[in-house]
Amino acid sequence: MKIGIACHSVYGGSGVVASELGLALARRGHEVHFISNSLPFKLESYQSHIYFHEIEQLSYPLFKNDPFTLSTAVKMAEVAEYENLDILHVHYAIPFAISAYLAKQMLQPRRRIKVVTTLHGTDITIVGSDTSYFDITRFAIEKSDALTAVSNSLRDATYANFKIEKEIRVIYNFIDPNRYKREFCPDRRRDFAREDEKILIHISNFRPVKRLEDVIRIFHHVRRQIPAKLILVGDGPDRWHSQQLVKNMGIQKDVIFLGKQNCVIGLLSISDLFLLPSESESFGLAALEANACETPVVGTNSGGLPEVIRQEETGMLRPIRDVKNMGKDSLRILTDPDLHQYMRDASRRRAVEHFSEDAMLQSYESLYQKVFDND
Ligand code: GMT
Repeated sequence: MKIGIACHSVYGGSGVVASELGLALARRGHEVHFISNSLPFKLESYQSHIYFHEIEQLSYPLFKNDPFTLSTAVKMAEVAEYENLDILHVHYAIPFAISAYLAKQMLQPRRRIKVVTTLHGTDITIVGSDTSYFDITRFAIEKSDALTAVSNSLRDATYANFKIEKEIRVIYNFIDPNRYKREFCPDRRRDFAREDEKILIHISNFRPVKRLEDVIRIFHHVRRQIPAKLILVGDGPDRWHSQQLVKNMGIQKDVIFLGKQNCVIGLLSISDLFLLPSESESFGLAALEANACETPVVGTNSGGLPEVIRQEETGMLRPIRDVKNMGKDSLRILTDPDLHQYMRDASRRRAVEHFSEDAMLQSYESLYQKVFDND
């Protein structure tokens, strides 16, 4: 098939899923056209059957900002027509599902294009739930030809919030188990920690929903009992405030702010524990990536995380803000070598058995076919 994929290219789970999906579809022989405002970072090297179309900004003195929804619609229509796309798969409802709807209307009646929208989380739980965006998000959802959500929790939240009747198919986030696996890299480990120190890690876009302050407080609890280091990967609005907290706690030498990193497998491979105490997490792709690299997770039982993490097997989950118990859980895992090894093995096994790329790819392909045939 000829598939257009629209996604946000910035550092974030929806862009990662969209890019990995497109790359995998191309490996299976589909022609994939990415539509985004800049090249998603996973696509930096050439791969056959992959094409990239940059959304051009439209500036004009009368416009205060670039009308991104419209520039995206124009690009989608242009690509769909020129490349004869069968499917336009948009990742994140706002603005892409709206742009896709506009593109579809612009092309009719000479070209019929089917729109599949994948809901990723904050497009529903934060942006879509904001009163000013509520109606347009519901409109975007209703006008899509097919909808997917990345967890049962997100599907249920969408039904509950928007009172829609449309079927939402759950297709989980996934990993390629041949790439996401623990690497043996003692030299890299020595860059961060001494032999006797444990390494805790957190990866995100440092937005308030990730509760970075809780990550630091959980680590502080651990650090008071055992030698340990915390690696923070990512960047975002909460970085400065978190750096101040680390300074005030006097743990600067134990907390490493690494900034954004493109490839996290090497960092997950040297880590003993992943922390994800989010306020809401529709799935938690970072937690799955950690598990695939044999790193158990301590986090919150919010949103879709309980569908990913199995309690006492691949991690331990607690209510949001329960920093004290998340600290205790972390210590329990890190100070009991048998439990830690058991959880490492279970984490890898569950990631491979339940969240492998092949199964999710087949689900997307069969959905595309169903939507395409349904005229
Ligand atoms: O994690 C983020 O805040 C980024 C965000 C995004 O849309 O780029 O991630 C969401 O989508 C990911 C991929 O489907 C999910 O794994 C994340 O759980 C979800 N984030 C939240 O719900 C906060």
